[in-house]
Amino acid sequence: MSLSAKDKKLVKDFWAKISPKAEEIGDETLSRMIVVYPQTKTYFSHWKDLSPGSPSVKAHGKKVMSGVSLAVKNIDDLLNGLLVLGELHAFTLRVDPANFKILFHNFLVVLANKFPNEFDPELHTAMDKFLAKVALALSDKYR
Ligand code: HNI
Repeated sequence: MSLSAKDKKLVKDFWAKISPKAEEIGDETLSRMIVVYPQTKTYFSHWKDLSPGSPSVKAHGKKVMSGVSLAVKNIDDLLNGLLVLGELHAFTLRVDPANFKILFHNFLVVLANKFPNEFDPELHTAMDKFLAKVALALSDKYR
């Protein structure tokens, strides 16, 4: 599975278009994830309020979206581009990589809901491939 030049262009153009709404998208993605997959809440037990749309959820959604933005910028070399973030999640935060897929699934659902006209099967495929590669790059440091 590799990202073609066309996939990369689809991802970059779509992100350029939607990134002004990154905070909203991040909030909805994180909010949905903790409701539908409540096991993910174990990583955030230090937050004051874990309910959907809470300030902590919003702030974290913003951080995760900044990570997505970094990934789009490094789409040609995700392994190096996401090295520091991968080390943080592997060694410091110890997030089980299975959760990356869960987060991205929720991200795709939010995108499909918010941008139904743009999110056709071709863009869906390109985003899915891109996010699978991001998850792989983030998991690279685990062993
Ligand atoms: Ni993640 C912190 C990006 C998935 C749990 N995470 C961050 C930060 C970024 C980030 C950026 C802030 C780093 C810093 O402060 O230097 N996280 C991403 C990206 C993904 C992701 C791009 C995409 C897959 N993180 C996940 C998942 C979980 C997760 C799936 C757990 C379910 N991340 C965390 C935790 C922190 C974190 C926990 C620390 C936040 C805090 O408030 O303690």
